[in-house]
Amino acid sequence: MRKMRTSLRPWRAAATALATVLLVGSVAACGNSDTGGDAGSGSDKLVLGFSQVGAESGWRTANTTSIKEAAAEAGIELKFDDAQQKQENQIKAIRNYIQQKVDVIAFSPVVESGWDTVLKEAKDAGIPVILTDRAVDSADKSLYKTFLGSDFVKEGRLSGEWLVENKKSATGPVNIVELQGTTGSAPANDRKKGFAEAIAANPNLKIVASQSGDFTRAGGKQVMEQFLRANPKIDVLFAHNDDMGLGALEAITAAGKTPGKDITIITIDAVKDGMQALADGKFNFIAECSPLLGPQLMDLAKKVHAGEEVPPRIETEETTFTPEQAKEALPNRKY
Ligand code: GYE
Repeated sequence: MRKMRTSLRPWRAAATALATVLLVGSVAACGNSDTGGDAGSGSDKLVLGFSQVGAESGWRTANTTSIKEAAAEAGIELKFDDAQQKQENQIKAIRNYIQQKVDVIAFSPVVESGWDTVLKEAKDAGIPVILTDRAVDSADKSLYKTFLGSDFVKEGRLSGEWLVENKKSATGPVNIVELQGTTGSAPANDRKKGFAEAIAANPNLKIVASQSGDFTRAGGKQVMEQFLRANPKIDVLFAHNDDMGLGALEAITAAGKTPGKDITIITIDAVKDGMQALADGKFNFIAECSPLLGPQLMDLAKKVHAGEEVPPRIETEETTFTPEQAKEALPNRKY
């Protein structure tokens, strides 16, 4: 800090002193995020600790962007951690947020099970938790305030229903291979369930192989190569997300087959690259899953911080796409 000269005229000394007080005051306000009060000075900025699954897919990247942009827009201080698809990293990040006494914790749980202990720690510390995108299977619903995200069972069901309709004139057996998402994750469990239920009444529609590709392109490609080697007749691919479907395209083409024609391809998400493949006729159907959860999440964070009641479950609105609909929607697609 600048030294004050004794020769300053009284008014200048007073002005310098005032400026110093204002400066020190505002620095203190910025540096301390959980003091509360002091509206308008910046000291009451809500601090949100967010633990993201990883960066495994186009969906995830769009979700991360949405959350970061919405936090900035809402004037929320976001602490962000990428868990690289590992539950232990998410637990570590949540414990850090508890230690730092953030105002609200939000996370997208990579798998459904194993959260009770850390959620209890947050509850005991008086920090409200919001689940976003994926659910947990905790029996004690008081461990979190709300769950914001899609209905994954419905996405699987819509995919299966479209297939039943599309193959209704098929005479022989229709062999389906399934690329599952991350093992133990809510979207993998639920999409599998919804799809199986939708095709159950049609014994000619048969899932001949089903394995995890971990929601990644590389995983989708590798597992599809195995499927193609082991199954001489594959009629349908159901991939739990676009990225695995996109990876599988390479394996299918390399095997000398035409995607979208020799093999009917159904995926979930509707990110840009997936929609492009659909518009190009390489995919045949996509059930949408919106990653744009940021604005709703920030709204909920403010509400739970203020002690307001929020609904225990908030579902994202979604649709489905055929190739024609994809062509129409693509120019205005945000992700
Ligand atoms: O479908 C997939 C991502 O949890 C809904 O995770 C999300 C899923 C999404 O990796 O692409």
